[in-house]
Amino acid sequence: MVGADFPVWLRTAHWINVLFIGLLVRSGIQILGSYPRLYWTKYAAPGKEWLKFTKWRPPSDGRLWTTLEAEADVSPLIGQPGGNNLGLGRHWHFFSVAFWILNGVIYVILLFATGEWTRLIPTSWSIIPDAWHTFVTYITFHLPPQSEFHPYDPLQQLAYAGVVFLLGPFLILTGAAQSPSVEAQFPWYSRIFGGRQRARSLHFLGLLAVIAFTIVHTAMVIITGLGHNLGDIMLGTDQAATQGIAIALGVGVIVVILAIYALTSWVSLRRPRMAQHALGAVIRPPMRLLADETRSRQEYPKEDISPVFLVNGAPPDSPEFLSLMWQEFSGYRLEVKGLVKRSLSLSLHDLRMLPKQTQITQHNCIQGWSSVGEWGGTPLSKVLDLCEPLPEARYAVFWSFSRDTKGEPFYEVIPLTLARHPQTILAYEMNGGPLPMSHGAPLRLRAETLLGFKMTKWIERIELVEDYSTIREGQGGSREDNRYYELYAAI
Ligand SMILES: Nc1nc2c(c(=O)[nH]1)N[C@H]1C(S)=C(S)[C@@H](COP(=O)(O)O)O[C@H]1N2
Ligand SMILES: [Mo]
Repeated sequence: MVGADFPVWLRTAHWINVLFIGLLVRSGIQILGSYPRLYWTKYAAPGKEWLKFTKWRPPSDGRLWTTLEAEADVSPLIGQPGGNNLGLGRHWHFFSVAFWILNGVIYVILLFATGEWTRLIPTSWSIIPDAWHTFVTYITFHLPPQSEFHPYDPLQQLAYAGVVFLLGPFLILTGAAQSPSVEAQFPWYSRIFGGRQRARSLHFLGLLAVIAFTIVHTAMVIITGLGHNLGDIMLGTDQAATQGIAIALGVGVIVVILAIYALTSWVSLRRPRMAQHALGAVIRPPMRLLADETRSRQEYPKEDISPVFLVNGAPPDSPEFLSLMWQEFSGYRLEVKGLVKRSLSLSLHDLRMLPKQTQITQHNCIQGWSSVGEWGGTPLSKVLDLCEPLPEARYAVFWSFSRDTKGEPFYEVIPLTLARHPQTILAYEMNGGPLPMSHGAPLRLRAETLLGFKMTKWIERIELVEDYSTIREGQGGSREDNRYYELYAAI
């Protein structure tokens, strides 16, 4: 059985948990800001959201708009790191989740190894009427006697057990259900939650539960005796003589945690590239594993095709591209060069002569929206077979006719292993018709296990390289360079 004293590992795990939950909440709000709309529908379509946190509306004059315009700025007071910063928000979220889970696993192991679990897990059904009784006591503005708090009062015990064993796992499971790579490998898994948009809404409800728990928990700690309670969680024992020290220590730890949020946000905003690399060192290896090891295929039924497929990326407007477009791309040539045995220059007709593949898949934008569409085109592996990459070729660079947010040609890099994935295609058709201009005509990449930003639209040429670090800012694509996204875009 447990004594009244809290062991040191339990107290440490509690405060580490506070630190990372705070980082997860802050970075989660940051990520939500990138597409601040939530859906119970299967796909994300304007006007179908059940909740939104923005006044921005799509233009009503029919002008083409892109989802990048629909992002909202987040105050650094509630977002990590603040501003318009999806890339670093995600870095902070995934970095924190790694340490939060590690801390949680150690905590649960020790809980069972030491017998402390009896403090948390109810062993008799009488907990329910007992908890109800406590609830009635509180709701009528009374406090239960102090003696009821050892180890915990029933309501408190139920709430803690619920947070540790239900809410925590729920957040992990609904988070994982939003990964395009998980979805591609285990389509049944995402379906449990009703698809990515519902998983995202459920994940948000989990966030609300975390916030509500934190508020009530903190209020109860204060109401039921700040000195007693901080004595337990700071010093391990609750003695009248040391309550002052316990309160000072407790306030001190909270101030340090808040200072960590402020400082890490400030550094991230001042030195974004450094933050991208430092956090990336932790999150990149697992992301890479998830991205690389995906062989399975997605196949959605025709009825799942979204009536509205959202658009991202502004179309090209160079005279060169426009003149190709006026001639219905009859003069278009896809150039394939770099580390290849044979450089290629393929017309759309040449591409159509190669084997054609169609697939109905879900497109997952990093901002949070998703749409299902049918794509038809040439498997990239067929094009690779034609040009025969040299042994040192490791990456394919897709250059677009369009400009990125800095006004330079949009480009994205994918590893050759993914270029050979059975569902990686150069699409020239969408939903049974020719690829529309807004979705990347004449040719766009589909790499179905990755996030949307990797799929270059309006492809001008493909270059095979050994290393991408000498291309522009060297991060592996326009979005990695300018917006601090991760190259291995599996989550
Ligand atoms: N050339 C180019 N390709 C691009 C982009 C872009 O800005 N420029 N945006 C990417 C992003 S972020 C997404 S989500 C998808 C969107 O594809 P869609 O417009 O067909 O939905 O295109 C990707 N390809
Ligand atoms: Mo995107």
